[in-house]
Amino acid sequence: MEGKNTNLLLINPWVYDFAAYDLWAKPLGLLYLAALLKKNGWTINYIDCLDVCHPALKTLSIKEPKRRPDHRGHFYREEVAKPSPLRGIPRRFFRFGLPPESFRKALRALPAPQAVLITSGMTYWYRGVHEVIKVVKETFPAVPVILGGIYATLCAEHAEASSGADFICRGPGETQILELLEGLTGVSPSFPLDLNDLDSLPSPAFGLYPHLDYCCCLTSRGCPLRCTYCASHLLHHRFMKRDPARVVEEIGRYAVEYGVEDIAFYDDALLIDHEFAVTLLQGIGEKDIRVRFHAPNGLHARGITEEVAHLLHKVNFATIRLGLETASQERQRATGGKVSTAEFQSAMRNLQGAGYAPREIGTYVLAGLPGQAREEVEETIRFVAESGARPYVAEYSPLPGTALWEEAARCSPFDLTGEPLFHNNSILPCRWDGLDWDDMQALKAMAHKDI
Ligand code: B12
Repeated sequence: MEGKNTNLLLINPWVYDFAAYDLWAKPLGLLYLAALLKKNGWTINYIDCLDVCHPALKTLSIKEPKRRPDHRGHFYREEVAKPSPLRGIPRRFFRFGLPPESFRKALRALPAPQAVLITSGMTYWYRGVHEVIKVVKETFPAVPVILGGIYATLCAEHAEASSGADFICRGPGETQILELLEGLTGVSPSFPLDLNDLDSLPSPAFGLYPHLDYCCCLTSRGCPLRCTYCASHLLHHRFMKRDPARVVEEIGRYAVEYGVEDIAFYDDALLIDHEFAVTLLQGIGEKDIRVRFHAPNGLHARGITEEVAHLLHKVNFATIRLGLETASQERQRATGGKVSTAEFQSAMRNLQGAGYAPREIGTYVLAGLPGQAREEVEETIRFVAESGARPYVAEYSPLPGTALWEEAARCSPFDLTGEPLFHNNSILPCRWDGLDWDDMQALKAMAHKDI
């Protein structure tokens, strides 16, 4: 690439929402692409609008967002007007992340790139994506903007019609981005890519952060399960695992290179493969990696055998969240049979036997599925608390393309198909007489009281 402009700009956009919390949330997909592009000779410039340690924030006289010792916490935020479709929701609305002027300033300080790559998270976070694209287009009008990520994949038509991006990429971005950049700039990829071997991908480019509080890690992509409410298989078509030894090596490197004390796993079904889980956890134990591990996205409860529970405790898994979702056996079956009540109880016994205090074990309870009644959620909360875990009520977010989508769209009082803002779990998209907004507040209070 000698003599060429090798600059690319990668951006993690703002989030516009009623609430957002940094539960060890980094744009891992974009960081994977950044590392791959760097290996291919590109110079990566990076702005993470959600970075609470962004240098631009230090120059402003703003109150620092509250963070916990384990490095999760609040984002910087500013209240903004609610978008008109959400006007009826009785909650305040915010833009999370860098103040717009700081973002503009950071953009202007960068060299003109060959392309701007923007990621997208939740489908209902598209407003931040669109706003960022608008500002980028004002600053670099002639530069192509490429959009990928979860919103771009699940709501591709919406993104094509309204985002302002020049290119929309659906699904895994590795091959697509190299081909697109080759088409745009004539630069052929030089680093071999083997998508059948996840370990051939360079580790995510966490080094792009001037200050890093924590790292995130994936031991696999996709999921072998087909839960009717989940979009994992639409985002990553195959379930692929890494070599556990390479994961251990990566985690060890994060602890030394970046000095992080916290590492979160992003897998869809961490622990689903018993042999893999044991090898991974034993490897971490043998290497004596001293960090706190977190599973904010949930652990596969069926995988928590006595041996796995002891290993989790030994290597310092500090945040344990199990995905039970419902105690109704009928709904467990109807939604894909991820875990049964008996398997959950066995996981609880094993975790407690390994030394976890009852309240150290969080359990997700899914609420607001189409036709799900308040009583079912109440019973699940009660069951979780009686089993000795903390219930965390997670409201259902309907996702286009999933098995439950049609039913969700039919029963929701909101236009889910026409407006992705209505996928927001905070508005309780599939509310009905049997579980309405007030019921939801009562359920949350009940779960909170049980804590
Ligand atoms: C980790 C995770 C979280 C983390 C946070 C992640 C983050 N950075 O914000 C936590 C645990 C906090 C979380 C929370 C929630 N999550 Co979540 N989460 C995930 C998960 C498991 C993995 C995402 C990920 O990082 N994948 C790994 C990377 C490598 O993949 P990727 O991001 O897709 O990137 C690839 C491509 O998309 C593409 N790409 C990405 N960017 C770009 C850019 C360009 C330019 C290009 C070309 C390509 C490209 O290339 C990348 C590499 O191949 C996904 C499920 C999934 N399998 O994706 C759900 C998922 C995104 N979450 C989901 C949900 C429902 C939630 C919650 C609402 C759950 C709840 N009810 O409470 C909350 C909402 C939080 C909030 N409001 O603040 C839904 C989506 C909902 C929606 N409407 O969009 C998903 C899809 C799971 C599902 N149910 O199907 N989540």
